[in-house]
Amino acid sequence: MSSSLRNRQHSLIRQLADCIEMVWQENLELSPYIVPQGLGYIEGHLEGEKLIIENLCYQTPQFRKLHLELAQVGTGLDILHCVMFPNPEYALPIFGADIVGGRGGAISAAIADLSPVNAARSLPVKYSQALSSLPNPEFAQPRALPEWADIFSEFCFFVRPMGEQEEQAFLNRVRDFLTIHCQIAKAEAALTSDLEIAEAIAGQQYYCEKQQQNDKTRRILEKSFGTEWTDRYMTTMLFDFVSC
Ligand code: BLA
Repeated sequence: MSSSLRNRQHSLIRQLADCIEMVWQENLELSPYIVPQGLGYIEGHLEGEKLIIENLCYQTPQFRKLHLELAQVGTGLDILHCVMFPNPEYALPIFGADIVGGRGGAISAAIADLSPVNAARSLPVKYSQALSSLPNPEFAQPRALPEWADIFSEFCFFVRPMGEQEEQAFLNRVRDFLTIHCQIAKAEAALTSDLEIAEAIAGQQYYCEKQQQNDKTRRILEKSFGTEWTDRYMTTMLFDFVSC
């Protein structure tokens, strides 16, 4: 599906959105996912700045929710947010990515990870082997993670990409992460242990509770939609979890 918003966004965001959808379509059996009432396409402007959000969601046997969100704040800020929530019956990590940047200008934050949500909070060996063998380019301006971010793996990369070459290096590495993830997921057998499934559910809950502490995301949403709406959006659309 081609989205109208992405064609007006920063070229790295447009390219990554196209890449994510292509890897999903090529590797997974996608079914529609019903987005909560009124949260597919959203426009808000409480304090004058207009915020537009487009959500695209799918589900598959291995993933309870594949979520790609594109957002545009006022005339200057573009955002891509993507999370692949596994069905907790599969022992899979959570893929997440966030890109924040000025249109036509610089990207200030580009982050991607495959985050472990098992009881040991470590990636399955298949993942660490595959990810270790990827090329790992240096970025001139790596960024430090905030305090809440203890959910990410040792493979997490968080940078301010400097120029076209680093943007392409970021895109290529995310494409590799996604491809490895989809290929492993597709071949994964479902868990049979209730304990392991309960641990996977608890791991997803912990991941979501940490992500909900990102004040930078919360502040942007609150400025256009207020606190009550933002709370609902962050807990039902961005980082929802099922409890045991
Ligand atoms: C940072 N996220 C940010 C920033 C903004 C947003 C404005 C600050 C950019 C900067 O410091 O340069 C905003 N992100 C949004 C908004 C949405 C969004 C409004 O997704 C949605 C509508 N965030 C995620 C995911 C990850 C993530 C999936 O949604 C990681 C996998 C990480 N974003 C993340 C981190 C920061 C960030 C770690 C830096 C936070 C900090 O430095 O305090």
